[in-house]
Amino acid sequence: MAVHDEKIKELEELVANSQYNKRTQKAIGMYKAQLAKLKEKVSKSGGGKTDGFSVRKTGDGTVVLLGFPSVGKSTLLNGITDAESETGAYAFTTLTVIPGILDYKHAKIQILDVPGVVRGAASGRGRGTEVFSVLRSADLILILIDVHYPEHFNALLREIYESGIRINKRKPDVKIKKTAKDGIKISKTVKLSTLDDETILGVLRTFRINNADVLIRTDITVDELIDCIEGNKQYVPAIVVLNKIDSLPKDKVEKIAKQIDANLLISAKNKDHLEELKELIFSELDLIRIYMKEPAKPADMNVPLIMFKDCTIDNVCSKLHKDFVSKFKFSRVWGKSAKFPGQKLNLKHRLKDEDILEIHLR
Ligand SMILES: Nc1nc2c(ncn2[C@@H]2O[C@H](COP(=O)(O)OP(=O)(O)OP(=O)(O)O)[C@@H](O)[C@H]2O)c(=O)[nH]1
Ligand SMILES: [Mg+2]
Repeated sequence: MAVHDEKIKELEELVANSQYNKRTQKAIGMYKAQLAKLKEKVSKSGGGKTDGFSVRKTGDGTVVLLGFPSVGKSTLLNGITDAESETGAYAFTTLTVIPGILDYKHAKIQILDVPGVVRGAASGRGRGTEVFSVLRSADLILILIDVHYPEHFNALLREIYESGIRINKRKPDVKIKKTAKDGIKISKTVKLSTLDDETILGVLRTFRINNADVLIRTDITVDELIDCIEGNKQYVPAIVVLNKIDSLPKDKVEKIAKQIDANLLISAKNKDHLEELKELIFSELDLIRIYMKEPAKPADMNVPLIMFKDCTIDNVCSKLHKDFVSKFKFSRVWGKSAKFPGQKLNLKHRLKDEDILEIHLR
């Protein structure tokens, strides 16, 4: 293991000290590819074995509170959900995952309070490995920063990245299909501004890919190419919330908010701006409302079923009852996703906010 650690350090220094340009891109690409491979090896042989905390996902979406110790995660959880998580003036008050439910606009949103992370958490320090395994299952990550420690922000971003999570990014459109022979064929539908074919080939070969059809439809960087080859990254939306704004003068708070590009400023202790936070969570989760209707009856317009944006009728059926998909005959839809009121549609159809859905079963 120590051998790997030394090699990792060496490669990291090489990358940090090189200027990325046309001339150096291939060399840097190879360093980065080797680095990624080594790190994968280390995590597989080491801490990667734990399953993490076992938390069952319930509700209409899961939000994980992420922050250093004592930034106010438990205080916030208690302020916006039904949970009672212990809070304390000392670090590591919370040692396991505490779930709470935020009930907002008919959505039941699961909020998870996890132990505070510390630097190096992604490689297993503190409760890091467990925390990041919970994080990978999140539908939204809420990064909580204490106004007194804005420097935590960059440290957290690094930890998140190291743990294989990509926040607020779309998965790049890259397909790598391994083939039996004929070498590597690269096709592109966009111009790549920082990658030439030689670098792509070099990186692929570092991962022992010598025969493949590669189709690139996003202007990717070398890091994104490596992500695509590894294929184990999670793309999760995130919001940045600045807490304890009651404890510093307004002008200082505003300066810090700018510095970390905070989405919202709150005081969890004084319950300031928590309603705005609920609304932000709701909108960032991209939830939609589906009204269910029984045949020959009016729809129930009071209590919607909460689903993620772009959900299919199949998703709705699966959420309602385990037999609905196998017993499905057809459905009718009224609303934005239907071409005309009461359109007959099958399981693959994608629904839109406030659609009315009538399911016919066998
Ligand atoms: N002034 C101020 N203090 C706060 C605020 N929110 C939380 N605190 C205090 O910060 C301390 C830590 O709060 P916790 O909610 O326990 O923090 P945590 O992030 O859950 O900490 P760990 O579980 O140890 O990781 C407590 O003394 C809280 O009262 C706030 O908005 N303003
Ligand atoms: Mg806590």
